[in-house]
Amino acid sequence: MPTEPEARLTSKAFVRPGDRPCPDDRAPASESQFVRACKGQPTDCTPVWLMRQAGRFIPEYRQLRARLGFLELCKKPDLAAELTVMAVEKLGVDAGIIFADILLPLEALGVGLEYAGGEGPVIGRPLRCREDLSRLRLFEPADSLSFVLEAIGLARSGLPATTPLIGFAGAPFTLASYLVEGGASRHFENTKRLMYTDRSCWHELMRLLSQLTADYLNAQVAHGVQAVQLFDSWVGCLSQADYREFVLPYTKQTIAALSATVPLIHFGTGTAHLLELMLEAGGDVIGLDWRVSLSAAWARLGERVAVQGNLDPVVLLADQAEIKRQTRRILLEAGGKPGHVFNLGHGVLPTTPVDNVRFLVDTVHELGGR
Ligand code: 1CP
Repeated sequence: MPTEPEARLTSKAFVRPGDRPCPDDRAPASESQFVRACKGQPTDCTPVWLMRQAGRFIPEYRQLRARLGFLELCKKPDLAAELTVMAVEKLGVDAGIIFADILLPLEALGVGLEYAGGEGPVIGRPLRCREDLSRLRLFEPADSLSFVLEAIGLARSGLPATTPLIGFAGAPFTLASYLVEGGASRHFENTKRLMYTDRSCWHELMRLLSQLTADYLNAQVAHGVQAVQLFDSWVGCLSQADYREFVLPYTKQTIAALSATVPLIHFGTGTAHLLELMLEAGGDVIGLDWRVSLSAAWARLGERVAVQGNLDPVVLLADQAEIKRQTRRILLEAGGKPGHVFNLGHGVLPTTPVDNVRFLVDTVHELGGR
């Protein structure tokens, strides 16, 4: 039977002469400019990477997706690794992020996960009550998510020894929100209803997710990542009081259970009111969205913690003069202090021109040199 030609990317084709991350970054990945900045140590240049840099705005990714489902792609470690490496080479960023998704652990819990034609993720059997909780299939990340760990190993060997690789997971609240809502949500009404009306079920669910997330991140560290990011993308929907009662203990447990050998970036959006509480939960770096002033947020957090951010992703749809103006403003807000990782305030939008991303990275390297 004729076999289809294997889906492949030719990442090497994207390397342009002279492309280099943070100028003169020749240290091993574990001591790279990016890792140093995460630890609040001085760097020669401001390191930059972008959330969702390996995904939807890259034409080669979309070509692959025309042939393979998203989950299928995640489960082919050679392709996931190649997408990771390609993004680094194509964009000139200072770190790679493993191609995966925060919702993969939910599939392993046995609740049914699908990515329905461009409409985002759908959970087949959302968790709404205690009986649903008892039906979750507990698992070992090293078994059920071995394809992500294998992709990490392959990406690690595909990247230059000087380029750090970032692993990631969804934070317990954001994972719970998809699990309970069954997909994306605007008001998180099912999640909050469960939280307010069946506290013991909520706390048990969060304990379970917190343990799972810590195990998963530790497995990623063991397989070779130099930093991890915890995405609490939707936690900004909570009040301070609810964050403290229903989320903080669990995010704190997750972070405390992590191997202390690599830095952790703790990210959320719409979290201007939660920054101090997120810091209390933990993290070497706090990820800021674009709604806050980087200098004001950093002053509130204190200079012992590093910050990441925070260009509005929509600026990348503007012209290069505007991209440069806003990049300069953010670098000025950071004031050249040790401990700033440049990034967007949230993921790259699918309609972003690749040339503008490349221009942003070059601009950060040009203006962010010490
Ligand atoms: O894009 C990359 O750089 C690859 C790695 C990556 C990451 C870091 C993907 C691939 N997803 C994520 C994280 C992720 N996934 C987050 C946290 C970041 C954020 O806040 O955006 C979240 C909330 C998800 C959940 C998710 N997965 C969504 C958002 C849905 C919503 O609630 O609005 C979507 C659309 C996905 C699918 C997905 N994940 C990744 C890709 C490339 C895609 C698109 C799949 C496709 O091609 O259709």
